[in-house]
Amino acid sequence: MSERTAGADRRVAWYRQMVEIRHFEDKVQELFMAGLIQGTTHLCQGQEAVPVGAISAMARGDVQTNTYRGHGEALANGMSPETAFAELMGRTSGCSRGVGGSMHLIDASKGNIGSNAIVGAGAPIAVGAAMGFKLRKEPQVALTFFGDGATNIGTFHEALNMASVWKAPVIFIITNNLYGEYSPVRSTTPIDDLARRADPFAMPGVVVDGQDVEAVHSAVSTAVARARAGEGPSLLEMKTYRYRGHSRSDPAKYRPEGELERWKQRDPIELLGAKLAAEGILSADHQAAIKAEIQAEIDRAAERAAQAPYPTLEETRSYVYAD
Ligand SMILES: Cc1ncc(C[n+]2csc(CCOP(=O)(O)OP(=O)(O)O)c2C)c(N)n1
Ligand SMILES: [Mg+2]
Repeated sequence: MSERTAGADRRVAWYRQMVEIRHFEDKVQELFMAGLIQGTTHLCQGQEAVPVGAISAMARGDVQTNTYRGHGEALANGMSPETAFAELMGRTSGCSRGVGGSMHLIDASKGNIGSNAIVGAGAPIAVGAAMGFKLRKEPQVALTFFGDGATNIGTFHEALNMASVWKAPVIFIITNNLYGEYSPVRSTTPIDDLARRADPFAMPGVVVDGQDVEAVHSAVSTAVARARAGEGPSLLEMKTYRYRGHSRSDPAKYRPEGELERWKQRDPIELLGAKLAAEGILSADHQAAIKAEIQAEIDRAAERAAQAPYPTLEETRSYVYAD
């Protein structure tokens, strides 16, 4: 099990991982605008502390489900940027041989048992995985990531209810980025703290600073320990913000002026960076060097991914029609 307070090496690794996700997402936007990525994209710049802090609380054999905005979860779970880029570009070297695309990054061998384009679909899947562990008397737990909007979907309530009654070892993680597709959460939801939705299901509901990777890690570690000890599920609400629009080229004009800038003042990467610099662990120069190094890796990964072939028509058909 992951320790609650992390050492310097671990915090530097979190810093690197958040930078990797940020640069990956920026590159995805560039590739999408250049026509190299087809379909759609849902990016997570600004939210990086949530997947990085949470997934680092998982142990080998634990699993997680996530959403169409799941590139951060996939990378934090150990998928290489090249494999992820290849999937987004529809190439055979992608994690799903290029037929899944941006909304379907998966690597079951590492515990990422899938992202879902259907809002709220991942939560009951995680409850099922958790019940599998429990019935087989295995010590593993399941995490499930979804948005604020998903807490208004029936499956969310059904999943929490069933998980609580059966004491399933599952951790429900709301990435509350303040918006559904284009609607502010307060226009669709009558409460501010979505963690309160744990109350009717008799499980802990915890509000967490989703900009602070250490706070995320600590809250998820506590919930994981509780689940592993047989005490059942928890609901954690990560308060965070997505810097870009909902998807593709959405300019997010529906947001009030100054909101984005306010959230950027508590950027998760810069927040951890400032702490690491103040503690003498990672200087500002070192941080700049890490960013440059990771940018170069991301550029190389995208170039390599673009060289892989597309699947043949025959192969794509084989996933659609039975013999
Ligand atoms: C069942 C279902 N209803 C509607 C949609 C269309 N849709 C896609 S994303 C989205 C917004 C969900 O918002 P939230 O859960 O807050 O996640 P975020 O996009 O902010 O990460 C909607 C309504 C969908 N994909 N699935
Ligand atoms: Mg949202």
